Amino acid sequence: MQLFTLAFLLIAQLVSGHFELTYPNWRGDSFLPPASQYMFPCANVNTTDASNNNRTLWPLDGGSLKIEFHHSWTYVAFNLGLGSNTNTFNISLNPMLLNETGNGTMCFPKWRLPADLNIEDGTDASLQIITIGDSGTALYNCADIRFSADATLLSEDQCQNTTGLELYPLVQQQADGSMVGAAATVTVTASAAGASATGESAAMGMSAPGLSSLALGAALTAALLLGS
Ligand SMILES: *[C@@H]1O[C@H](CO)[C@@H](O)[C@H](O)[C@H]1NC(C)=O
Ligand SMILES: *[C@@H]1O[C@H](CO)[C@@H](O)[C@H](O)[C@H]1NC(C)=O
Ligand SMILES: *[C@@H]1O[C@H](CO)[C@@H](O)[C@H](O)[C@H]1NC(C)=O
Ligand SMILES: *[C@@H]1O[C@H](CO)[C@@H](O)[C@H](O)[C@H]1NC(C)=O
Ligand SMILES: *[C@@H]1O[C@H](CO)[C@@H](O)[C@H](O)[C@H]1NC(C)=O
Ligand SMILES: *[C@@H]1O[C@H](CO)[C@@H](O)[C@H](O)[C@H]1NC(C)=O
Ligand SMILES: [Cu+2]
Repeated sequence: MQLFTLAFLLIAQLVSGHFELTYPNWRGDSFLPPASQYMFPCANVNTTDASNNNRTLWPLDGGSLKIEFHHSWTYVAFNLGLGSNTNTFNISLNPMLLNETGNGTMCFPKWRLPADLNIEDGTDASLQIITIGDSGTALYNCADIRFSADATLLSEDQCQNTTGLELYPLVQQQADGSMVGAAATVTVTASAAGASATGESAAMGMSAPGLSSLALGAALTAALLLGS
């Protein structure tokens, strides 16, 4: 019986794909029921005493981020919520929605926070990573962190990308199908502009159940505003 359950869970895990947040360590395994990555805001993996006492230390201006992507491509957004047990992820860490292509590990040695955040040493927070598939279905994972002046980044050998993975910010698409602004000219770093996209990202997080077109619309509006 136990073996059967284990086999079932393994199969469910392989079939469902989705994504894993491997650094900072995710709050809990979101592949195991009653967790479900479809559930806003953190895959039905809630903060517990154990997770609260096991926060990954992150540098005050941003830290390493390592994600296992399992789909051929997906849109990605990174959000931050301040506090020890928050459901409000209203700080956007990417200036616009990103398009990740490829199946494997993507590791950012240092994902910089918006410059004006001024995080204090010892602040508790949670990171929320959202991926959105082509049909608009959203998946969630969260990690509990504590900002620390003593925190370190992942070493180079712990933080490598699988060959062939790519990440581009979405660019504004014209009605005739042409693009405004080449993707190559947009750098993927959080900046002061990232902070000004916060309102849109908050709207995106809150519209969870029907995220699809509404969220994409909001994100594209953000991209449009930032691009002009
Ligand atoms: C997590 O918290 C939500 C909101 O309080 C609750 O509805 C849900 O049942 C909790 N999930 C688990 C697995 O405890
Ligand atoms: C605490 O975090 C580490 C990695 O950061 C993880 O391997 C371990 O399973 C976690 N422990 C608990 C009780 O969650
Ligand atoms: C992703 O890679 C894994 C391991 O190599 C493979 O089992 C899986 O089928 C791949 N998924 C896609 C969508 O390519
Ligand atoms: C985010 O939400 C918290 C809690 O509701 C609030 O105190 C804070 O001002 C909000 N921050 C932003 C940038 O909207
Ligand atoms: C995102 O990337 C995928 C795979 O490369 C591509 O098919 C899709 O058109 C891209 N989306 C946008 C909006 O560029
Ligand atoms: C992995 O790829 C992302 C997106 O291109 C890039 O920002 C990051 O620096 C890469 N990581 C490493 C270790 O080169
Ligand atoms: Cu999936």
